[in-house]
Amino acid sequence: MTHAGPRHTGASGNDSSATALRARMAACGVLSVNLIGSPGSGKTSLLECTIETLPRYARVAVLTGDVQTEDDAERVRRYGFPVRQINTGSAGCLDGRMIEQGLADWRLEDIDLLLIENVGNLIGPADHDLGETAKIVLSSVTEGEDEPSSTPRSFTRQS
Ligand SMILES: Nc1nc2c(ncn2[C@@H]2O[C@H](COP(=O)(O)OP(=O)(O)OP(=O)(O)O)[C@@H](O)[C@H]2O)c(=O)[nH]1
Ligand SMILES: [Mg+2]
Repeated sequence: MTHAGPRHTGASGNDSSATALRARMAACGVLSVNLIGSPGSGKTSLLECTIETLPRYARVAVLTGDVQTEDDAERVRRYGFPVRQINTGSAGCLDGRMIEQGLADWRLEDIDLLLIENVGNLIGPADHDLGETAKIVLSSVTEGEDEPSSTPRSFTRQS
């Protein structure tokens, strides 16, 4: 897990959204975690394993990103916590504005832990700040041992 700090991304407009989000979440005491990894690396599985251990009164919310389906949200929703799917369409990953929209009618004051599953991809998510507190990178052995060297920004760059 890498800890977040301010950063620059070349994505115009994303930085200001992420900076504002980070400030809002810090003010409300929200710990936010951005899960990134290739398709099938186990992001939704990790979400499920994590939240199934939590008591129902835990103040947890989940945003799941996908290009077009609701599948991940449906898997996570059965644990009883608030879940919202964000479909990115032609965009290959989530950005700060999408997170702002996803959170729009949720009260941050009521959330202690925000879990975000990014779209399955190791390129875009490295360069898009979501205002997260920390990022977790998942890598499956089937991706090959050279995955960290072929997508270094996801493995070496701090949030
Ligand atoms: N053997 C094994 N299978 C796993 C593990 N983690 C996930 N899987 C399986 O791999 C498949 C894909 O896992 P997901 O959790 O859906 O992967 P994901 O990263 O969310 O995939 P996308 O949302 O499509 O990017 C599922 O069939 C899981 O059951 C693991 O640690 N070991
Ligand atoms: Mg998934």
